[in-house]
Amino acid sequence: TQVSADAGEKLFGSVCTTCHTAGLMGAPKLADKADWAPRIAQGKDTLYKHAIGGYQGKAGVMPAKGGSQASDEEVKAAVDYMVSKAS
Ligand code: HEB
Repeated sequence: TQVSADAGEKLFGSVCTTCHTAGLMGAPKLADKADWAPRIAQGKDTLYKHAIGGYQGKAGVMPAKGGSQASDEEVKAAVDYMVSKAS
């Protein structure tokens, strides 16, 4: 199922912003191209997988879905939103 681009911005604003606006604990900052370029270079499938399932990276821990109960599609839309801001 598809969700709207708005759903991505909305989830970002309610959940992801906690870490990704200020760049807390090593989180790549929204709209910071230098932070995002090497991550975007991994490909979107990796970004989706990491955002949905969580992972331990070199900078810190990305919690699965940011600790939220969002659907996979909503999390993907939020990743798309973050990537669009850094492109
Ligand atoms: Fe995060 C990372 C998304 C929330 C913390 N993230 C990340 C990434 C992405 C994301 C896409 C990249 C990946 C790669 O590179 O592979 N997030 C996201 C989203 C959200 C979030 C969409 C909402 C849902 N985070 C979050 C939170 C936090 C975080 C809430 C805190 C708590 N992250 C993070 C970190 C990182 C990330 C720390 C980095 C890690 C490493 O080391 O790399």
